[in-house]
Amino acid sequence: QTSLPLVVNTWPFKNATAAAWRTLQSGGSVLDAVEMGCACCEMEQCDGSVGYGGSPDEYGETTLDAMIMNGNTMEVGAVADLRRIKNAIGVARAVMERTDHTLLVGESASVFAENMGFIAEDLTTNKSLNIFTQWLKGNCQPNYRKNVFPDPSMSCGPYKPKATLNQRKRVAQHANTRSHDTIGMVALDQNGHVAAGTSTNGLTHKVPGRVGDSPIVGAGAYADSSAGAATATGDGDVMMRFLPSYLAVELMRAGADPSAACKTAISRIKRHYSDFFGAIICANTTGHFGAACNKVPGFSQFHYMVSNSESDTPLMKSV
Ligand code: SD4
Repeated sequence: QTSLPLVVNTWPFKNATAAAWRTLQSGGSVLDAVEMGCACCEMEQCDGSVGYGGSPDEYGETTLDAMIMNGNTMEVGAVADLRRIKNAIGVARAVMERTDHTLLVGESASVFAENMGFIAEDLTTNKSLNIFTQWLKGNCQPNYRKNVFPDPSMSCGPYKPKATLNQRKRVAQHANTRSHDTIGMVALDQNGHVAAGTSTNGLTHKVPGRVGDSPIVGAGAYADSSAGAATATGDGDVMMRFLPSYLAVELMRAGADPSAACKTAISRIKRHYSDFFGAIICANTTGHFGAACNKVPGFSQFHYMVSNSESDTPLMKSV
């Protein structure tokens, strides 16, 4: 558990772990490893929660959130509400390396990506269209926005807090039955250089424009080579209010071991939202890692993946 280099990522996304590990082994940087790991999930559409063709919003569109952070320089690149581009983590890295900015959003982020040479494609698939049309049939209250949207069959609402709660429960059930979700990854090399990143298509049936925790620095992920790195998954609308990844890294800086740091970050959220759905993983600069989740009905165990020099293949861990 103490050996470097190290790759840790949320959920049993084994191919992503392997892709990141291979990248490190072949001389790539920790940033390359995080990018390759997350990109692997984007192409595989891990669990339908990462990449194209998943989590259609209220209009049926898939939009992506991603970020990458360099723990040596504290540079960050992120995109939110990205449309038409499959490789969200790649665009996040382009934001970091080719602009002076940190976060680009929406249509403008997509135009930036196109200018950087990323291919524009439709992110809708038969599967996401199906999820959307089933939802329209079951939950849509088209009259509510009749005056706002000329074609009521294409709008759904109103978006009530109650609906949000139900969605949270659905996310928890979904996690229980399939144990997969947003990818968050941290990577460390032998020199103690740390990076972290995330990629997700967010929350199904979200209000268009909704951005989750994944592209928010300190919420979805955080990395500082003088302390460690962390990344979170779960109900981003709630979790981003507590910057759990930042908190975990700061606790490790103060001497907490990674498991304790993750536990405290989860407890902090729990004080206000006892039944929130979420988990966090972190690693310190010596290669110790840990994880914690909020155990609620329907989500009693969180699985994550680890690769380090102790094993040739990625190992699944549970907490
Ligand atoms: C979000 N945190 O957009 C993401 C979703 C997720 O497990 O991680 N679900 O809120």
